[in-house]
Amino acid sequence: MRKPIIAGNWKMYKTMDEAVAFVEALAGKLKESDKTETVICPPAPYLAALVEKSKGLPIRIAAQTMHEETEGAFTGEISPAMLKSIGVELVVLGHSERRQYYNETDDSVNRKVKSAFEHQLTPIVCVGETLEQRENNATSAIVSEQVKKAFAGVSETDAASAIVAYEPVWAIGTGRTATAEDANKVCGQIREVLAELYSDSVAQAIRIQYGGSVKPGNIEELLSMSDIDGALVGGASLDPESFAALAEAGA
Ligand code: G2H
Repeated sequence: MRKPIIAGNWKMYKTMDEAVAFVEALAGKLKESDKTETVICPPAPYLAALVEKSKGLPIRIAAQTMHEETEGAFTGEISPAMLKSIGVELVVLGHSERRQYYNETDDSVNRKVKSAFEHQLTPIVCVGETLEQRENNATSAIVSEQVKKAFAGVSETDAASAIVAYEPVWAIGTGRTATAEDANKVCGQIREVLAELYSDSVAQAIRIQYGGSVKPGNIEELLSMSDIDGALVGGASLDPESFAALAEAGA
């Protein structure tokens, strides 16, 4: 059985005070449960403080991106070693906003995925098609290609601990959600690709989240699907009440 994982991707929102207040409010609402995993992905300046703040709580902290190198002359960048040194456990890689605005490609995502594993960080690998690609019936081909490239050179043992987030680009922050059936179909295809790359047992171990306008009103249906193991949530993760409802839906 795969444990559902609900991750809140705050993107570029909240001040430090708001971030701390969020964790305090969320802690009061979350029931201790070993049936689900709750992750917050705050902006980089708050990572260290929130790692400290969430100690002893059923909340894990993820970065929203990282550089692939351990260190170097890369002004403004954050390395996997830095994330590891402050207790961050996971990192979102290849989010469509990173691909769209910061020139991340399947190749750079692959380098980052390998680097994350080298630094014992769990990657949340984002894949998903654009509206144009969907309308051209290219969803399956695009998503398969993204998965194959992201995992190129990744060992079976590492891959088994990875998390994949299927986020159709047209559903991100638009209020449009893929139907649960459509999302499940693509998540199932992703699992088939992982089975081809590795084995059935590795594919069955990897958790696949759905992302794109997930909210308390649609989470239950999404989580009831056979191949959807959680959600990567943007807008609805900014309010502790709504994020707690999402986290509880998985428990
Ligand atoms: C997709 C998602 C979080 P939202 O980007 O990764 O955002 O839930 O606002 O569509």
